[in-house]
Amino acid sequence: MTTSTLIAPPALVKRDQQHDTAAVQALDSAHFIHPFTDHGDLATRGSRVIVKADNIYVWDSEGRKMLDAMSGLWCVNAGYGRKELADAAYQQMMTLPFYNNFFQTTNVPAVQLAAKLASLAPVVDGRSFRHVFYSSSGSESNDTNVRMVRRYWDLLGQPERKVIISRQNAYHGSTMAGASLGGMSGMHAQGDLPIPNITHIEQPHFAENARPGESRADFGVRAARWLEEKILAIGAEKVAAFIAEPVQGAGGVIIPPETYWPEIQRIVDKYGILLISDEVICAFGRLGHWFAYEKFGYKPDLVTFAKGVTSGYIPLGGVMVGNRVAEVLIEQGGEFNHGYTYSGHPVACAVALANIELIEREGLVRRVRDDTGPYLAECFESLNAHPLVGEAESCGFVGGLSLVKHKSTQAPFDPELGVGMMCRTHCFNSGLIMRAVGDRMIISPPLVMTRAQIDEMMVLIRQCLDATLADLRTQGQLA
Ligand code: PXG
Repeated sequence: MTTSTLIAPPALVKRDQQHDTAAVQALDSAHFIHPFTDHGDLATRGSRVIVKADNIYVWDSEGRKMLDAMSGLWCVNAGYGRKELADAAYQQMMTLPFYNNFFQTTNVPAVQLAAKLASLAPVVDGRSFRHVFYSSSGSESNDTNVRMVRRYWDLLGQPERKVIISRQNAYHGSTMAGASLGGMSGMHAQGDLPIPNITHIEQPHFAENARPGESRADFGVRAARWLEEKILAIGAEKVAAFIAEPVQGAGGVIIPPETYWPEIQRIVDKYGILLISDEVICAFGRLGHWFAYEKFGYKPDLVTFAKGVTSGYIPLGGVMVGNRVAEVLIEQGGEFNHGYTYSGHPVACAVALANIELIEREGLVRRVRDDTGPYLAECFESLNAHPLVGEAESCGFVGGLSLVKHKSTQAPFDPELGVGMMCRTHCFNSGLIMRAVGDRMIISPPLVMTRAQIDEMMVLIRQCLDATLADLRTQGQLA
């Protein structure tokens, strides 16, 4: 028989709320395997310990305040410190912290949220969303999509329609299906991915994939036709669905030309394949609409959501199921052998309802669409004059800028130099959280960010670009 000793965790927060950073870092390194992290690196440098947050700012354990231009990880749409969300969680936990939704049971917040989401999803050409399937994350939701799409075609007597087409450099999560749908080669290289019947086409990345002299509009149509070529190469009768993010987020904020989505719609309609819009980042006001397909005017059959639905305060994800799929699943389907313990978790749904109410009350979606989004676009546009910036663009409240060696030719830096990481380090040191995807710097700020706070962020961005430029000149990388 083994005996266990109760070991009290060491006190990491002292009475005066001061943190023992070194102690946290040591324990962190000893016990916590972080997502997407090189632990050798983490042990050497020590992790940054984030201890509190308010509005658009976070503080680390050394008391340093940082403007969080990434909304945590693309999710804190309503900003930090929203008492309404904490109250909703508390109330729901005291009333009904959990009950499952299997076996003919349901709970009130899950029902209310499903109806609310159905009312927020715009109807395009008579196609509406009246149903929701819940999960706890974007990855799980995309696993649900794979199951649901295959079930749909089985029920229609076309079980050979199994292939799901996605895009290179897409991000759809980190589960087996999520990572397979994603187009990240580094992820595929670990774990024998993708799983069968998932294939990829090239992304609509104008700066990387356009031909010399090609217009954005022409490139958008050509990029969409890669889908048609792929469908024809596989055989349309074997293709189940196409999945894509409205704007690629983790891939580096890749904004497609305006001609891209209408051509994609024409192609999926022509071959009768399902369209999945992965809006884990882009929904809930991020692009100035509740759902981003409205912005680009396409008509998805399934919409993946997560992150912003609760502003990240508590995990929740799901799939909006359009009528085309819902009718077959519900009317012909019998039992769908799929679900998660936390599908429709009452606390997560209660927080989502409070979050949506808050976003509505403060008019944040409209504000991003008509006021702060266009203002951010103007500010980002002005960065194009900076000697280090190849291309700066934004869409709603996501933005990206490429750091290039030669402005005129858009020639990139040697990736070994890690220019993006150099810039990111300057950002952290200056109190700005901005992501680097290779040499592309990206932002996705909380939707509560005001014009004055956009100005504050732009001052910091310019300061960091200048500091990176100075470093590169000192190193002799630039004249
Ligand atoms: N789809 C999209 C479009 C996403 O952005 C997921 C699915 C997966 O969601 P979960 O909740 O399972 O993580 C995401 C998540 C990054 C980064 O590096 C982005 C995400 C997750 C982790 C890192 O920008 N997006």
